[in-house]
Amino acid sequence: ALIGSDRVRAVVGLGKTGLACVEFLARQGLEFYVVDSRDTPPGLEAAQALCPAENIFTGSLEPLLTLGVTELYVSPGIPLAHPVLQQLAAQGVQMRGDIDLFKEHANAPIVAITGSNAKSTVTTLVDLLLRAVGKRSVAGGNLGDPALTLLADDMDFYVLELSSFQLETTTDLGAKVACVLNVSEDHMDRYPNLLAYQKAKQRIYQGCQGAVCNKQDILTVPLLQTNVPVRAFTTGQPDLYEYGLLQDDDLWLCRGVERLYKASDIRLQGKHNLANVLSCLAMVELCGVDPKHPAIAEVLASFAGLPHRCEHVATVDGVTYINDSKGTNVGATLAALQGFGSAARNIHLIAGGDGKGADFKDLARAAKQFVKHSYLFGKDAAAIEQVLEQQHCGYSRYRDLEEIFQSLKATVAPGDIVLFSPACASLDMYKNFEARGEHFCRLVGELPCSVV
Ligand code: UMA
Ligand code: ADP
Repeated sequence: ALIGSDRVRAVVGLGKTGLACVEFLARQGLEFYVVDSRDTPPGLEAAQALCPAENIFTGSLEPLLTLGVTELYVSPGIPLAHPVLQQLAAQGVQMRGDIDLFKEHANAPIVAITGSNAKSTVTTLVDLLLRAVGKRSVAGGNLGDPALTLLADDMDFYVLELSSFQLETTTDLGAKVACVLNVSEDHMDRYPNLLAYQKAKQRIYQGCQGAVCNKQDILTVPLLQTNVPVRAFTTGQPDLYEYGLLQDDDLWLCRGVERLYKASDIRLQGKHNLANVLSCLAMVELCGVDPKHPAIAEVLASFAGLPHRCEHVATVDGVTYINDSKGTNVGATLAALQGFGSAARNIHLIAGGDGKGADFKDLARAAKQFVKHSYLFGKDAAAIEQVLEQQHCGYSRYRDLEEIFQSLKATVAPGDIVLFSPACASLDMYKNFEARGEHFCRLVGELPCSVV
């Protein structure tokens, strides 16, 4: 049907992203093919209402090879290393994505945020801060709604959380402000090494008008050719123009030597979250907002963070239960252990799931320092066991969370912390990290409490 036109487009994948692309292209009155390797992808029915049946192919990506396509919108869940995509790329077919399409049609500046951890927290907070000072802002991307569904006529800012997968298919994003928060190992089942993963993340800086990076993480420092303003943040003492922490009688969040906010006036807890707040202040400054605007203090005093991120669930019989189900890589679990850990070594760590090819050595080192006992479950429990063994840390393996809670009854004591921070993705046993976190919270809710 599309043969003969200059640009033959195909949407590859029919999940949330693919469907958003289909809706967008259909609204533009454009013709396109749709291909998904799954037999019945989630967006199939909705796509059928918007696109002729003969243009939709499911069950394999192979049809792409014979359709004469020139331009693909590839969903983030499909690796560009897929043999069909490799073959097409070699023929000069453009590999684009939903964000590439978004940037072409965005009628307001983009604040673009990536990183191995803290993306959702920071994206949400930047959006809240911009709204608090009276800007019309909306947040989405890898978090929540696909970017293309955010497009509206009357926006001041689009705040986008971008994954490395989305960035691989995005060229010259041209963000008003771009930020790589941190880079630590994740998705090693999709990248040959950490450098390849960092390279994908660095694409966020292409064509940006301002950059924010993490002074304590060299991999985040923009490898920019042009001379755009860069603001760095650090949990150390800041230099001029940097955002950082200063300790006198209080702990202060500062810009250079200028004291902005007391850490004790910020609701988010933990040093990693102070880093997150500092990055947000740097980003709003580059959006033209005074980081000392009075409305900002109010948001910082009230924003308690998102569920499933180091979330305090309950304290039962003196034992504190923390749900960090979004701790889906080693870096996130390290932040949680450093945040809650003390010389008392009173943490019971529940971890495991799909490790995505990660190396768990750093996790074992932190466990040695802070963890009393580790409770492992899921697909890659054995890989975690192996490194804990090497560090002579105590651990046991379980079938599921229920079995872990049975065992905890006999091992926890008042003053202890039960930290559910799996360091792994949830997809081996759950629909997503939310379902996993809810399961943990439910089991905490069912704990018998000896104090009535
Ligand atoms: N799939 C196939 N065949 C296909 C297409 C997809 O088997 O032809 C599989 C993928 O391998 C994957 C699943 O289907 O297992 C979903 O892939 P998708 O590309 O259709 O995903 P979407 O529903 O479009 O959701 C994506 C993001 N998912 C991924 O990057 C895997 C969502 O992030 C994001 O919210 C959504 O777009 C809207 O922008 C989720 C995520 O896990 C939360 N992201 C990763 C992370 O945060 O670590 C990167
Ligand atoms: P992302 O969207 O990048 O996954 P989230 O804000 O959802 O980020 O947080 C994911 C995990 O990372 C949570 O376990 C959270 O506690 C942890 N985390 C938050 N901020 C940081 C940080 N600055 N460094 C390391 N881990 C962090």
